[in-house]
Amino acid sequence: MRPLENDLFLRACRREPTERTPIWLMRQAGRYLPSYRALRERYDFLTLCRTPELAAEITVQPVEQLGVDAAILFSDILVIPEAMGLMLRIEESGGPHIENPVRTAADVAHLVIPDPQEKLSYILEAIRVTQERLRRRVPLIGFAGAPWTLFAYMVEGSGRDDFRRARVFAREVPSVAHALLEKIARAVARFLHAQIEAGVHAVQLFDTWAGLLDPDSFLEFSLTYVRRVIETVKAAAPRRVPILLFSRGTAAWIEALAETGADVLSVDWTCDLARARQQTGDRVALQGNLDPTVLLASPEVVVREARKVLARFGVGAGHIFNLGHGVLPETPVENVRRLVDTVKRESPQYHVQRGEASR
Ligand code: 1CP
Repeated sequence: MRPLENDLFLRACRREPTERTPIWLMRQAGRYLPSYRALRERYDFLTLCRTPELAAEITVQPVEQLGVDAAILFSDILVIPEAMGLMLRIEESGGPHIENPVRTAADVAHLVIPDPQEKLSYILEAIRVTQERLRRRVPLIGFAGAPWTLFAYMVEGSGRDDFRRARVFAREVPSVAHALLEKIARAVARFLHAQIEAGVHAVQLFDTWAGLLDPDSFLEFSLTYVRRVIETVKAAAPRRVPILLFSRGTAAWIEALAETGADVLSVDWTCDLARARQQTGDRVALQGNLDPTVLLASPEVVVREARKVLARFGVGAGHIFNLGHGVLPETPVENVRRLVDTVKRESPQYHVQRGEASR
């Protein structure tokens, strides 16, 4: 097969030298883009996810309009709970809602571990259509929610800032919680495996709500299952692709996260990149970590803060520029463009250029 035209992202994941720092943004395919909003006027969110041609079109939009170095498949982490047997609605206000959340051991027993070829085939088809549209310009990233984050939505029944019901559930009935996490972990591993088979170049696990947990609970309910998913995917994968882990609000645990088997740790803006680099040594690449609210400020602030992130990681391979969380819906597209251009223009100074090493 013809090589990728731009493989900066994949090389950075492997901590290989690159001419500049690659950049893509979490939630780059979404509501801040007028071209996405135009499609959303005609179709509801789940229809967009379930129609491979539409999902592919949205996935490619930021590549063509912003020039990012990787595409992330347009979908949602909640497709797994749905395929396991829960009834999902995305409300017009943008929040997810589950009609029949998990509340008892019997509810857990009723959940299935879906065969992705059957229940999630629309996503595997979206991957194939997207690859055709990308025409090997940039790599395609697949993803899934991490077990703890999916657990939080499945028990809570909605997106809620502190997920208090899910946290009480984990403490009150730990054996039921573990049975549920176990099932979710198996479903997630199978799904990532299927995405790799369908042709994604890398996969990212989103543990958005890991930071809600106290230290013991974090190890017990989040990290254990992240490690298990990564081990299972690595052991069975048809190809070795980079595995990225976004564990939000857990900078204190960076050394433990580096031992999960993830190739890349995606860190939020509370994490000091220079320190994280020292703490993780050469075990993982780092992705991040601009505060998404910077993109709501003036273009001058965007440039200044982007420079700070580049300088904070410093000279060397193994940095992928990203935000510390997703692009906010009210973000001006112009600022995102300014960010991408700034990273492309200013990051070469942090890399050894071809021919320079021998001089
Ligand atoms: O009305 C709409 O258009 C729906 C809004 C929307 C969008 C655009 C939702 C509902 N999901 C998405 C896309 C999405 N979600 C992507 C697409 C690819 C890309 O990154 O560009 C991805 C990777 C996700 C992942 C996701 N969904 C996460 C993990 C990442 C993160 O941002 O923390 C989480 C927590 C969700 C749950 C979810 N789905 C939708 C919303 C609004 C939310 C989060 C907010 C909540 O809990 O209320």
